[in-house]
Amino acid sequence: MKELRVGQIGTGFMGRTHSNAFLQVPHFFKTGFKPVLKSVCSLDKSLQEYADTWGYESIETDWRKVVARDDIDLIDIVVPNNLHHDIVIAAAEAGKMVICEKPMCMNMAEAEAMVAAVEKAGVANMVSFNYRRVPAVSLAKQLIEENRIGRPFHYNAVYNQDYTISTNVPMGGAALWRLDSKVAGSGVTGDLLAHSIDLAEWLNGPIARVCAKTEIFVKERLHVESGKMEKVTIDDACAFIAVFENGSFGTFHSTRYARGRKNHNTFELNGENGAVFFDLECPHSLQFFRYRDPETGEKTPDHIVGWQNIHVTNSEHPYMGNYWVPGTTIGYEHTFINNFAEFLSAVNEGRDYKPDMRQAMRTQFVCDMVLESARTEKWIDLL
Ligand code: SOE
Repeated sequence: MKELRVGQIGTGFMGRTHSNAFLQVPHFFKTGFKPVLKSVCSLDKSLQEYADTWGYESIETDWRKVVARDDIDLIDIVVPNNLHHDIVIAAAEAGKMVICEKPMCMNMAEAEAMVAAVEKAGVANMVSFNYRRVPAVSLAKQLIEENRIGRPFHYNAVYNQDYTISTNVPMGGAALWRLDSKVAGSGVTGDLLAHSIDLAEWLNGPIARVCAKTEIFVKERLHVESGKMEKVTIDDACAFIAVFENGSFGTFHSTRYARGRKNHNTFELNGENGAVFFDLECPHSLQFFRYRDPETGEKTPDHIVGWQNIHVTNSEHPYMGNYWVPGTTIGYEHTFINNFAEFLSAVNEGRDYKPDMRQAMRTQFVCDMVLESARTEKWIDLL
């Protein structure tokens, strides 16, 4: 196994998910690499404690020093969105592999420069859209590829949370930068719908047209850094309708004001031969409606046709053979482990990994156009 020397930039929630994934990957997957946590960088007061917890060998407070180090092969970017662009470009120029958290960046102009940099440098790169690697979601992809859904008619996605309902939730700072558009770029569109769009295009192909509406429910919030009430400029909620290139219709909805919803990330695809439904709040289940069998062409008899709940924990299911025995479960953190395993295996075998920066730029484009449609109150063609 080759050593993969990691420099992580950022120490928040996503930093922990990535650190854990680096450490766990070789326990469950043979990727050809053994990640070694060389250095972690942040301005956080508890940086040393973070480094000790996860086993980083050293700490830095200037990300440029991490990028410049000769003993680091891969830069892992888990800082707020407004820093992704500069770090990705510097890392690529230094010849490092790059893992970057989603959303890729603030806007298309940044995305184009980032893609140009990693492609010019020829460095392996990925944007971390971990929900592709939920076993039930990967199984949905498999069922679609096996033509069990048939001609698609509808793709409906919802991604709702509820943590910003209170007017007392401040914006800005380490925990709540996602509410500050100068740092996050956008609100639910970049943070949550980027996941839904990535999954939608992965499962159902390119989106051809969008028409969107956004809303800001709380107009002013206390900004942690300025200490003043400031105008809220992120989208608190966003809904859009879409037409896919394959002719199917889509609806997308996301808010952080859906009381009771914590991480309610769902999609349903309805086709001529069947349908699939997934809800991240029941991550081990994939609902499958089998109307017609693509192998035999036979219709499921009327007295037994119905939604079936596939408990996605068999060894034959995506990723599950790498974990425990059938029927036992894995968690949120495993979506990152699975994703890193995919990336490292691809690098080791000289294959392309998706979504790389180029594919993630497409999601950035769709997000940008959704926001533009909401701003102009017009349909926008994407193809
Ligand atoms: C937002 O609350 C958030 O942490 C997103 O930024 C993540 O991408 C999502 O997976 C969970 O929710």
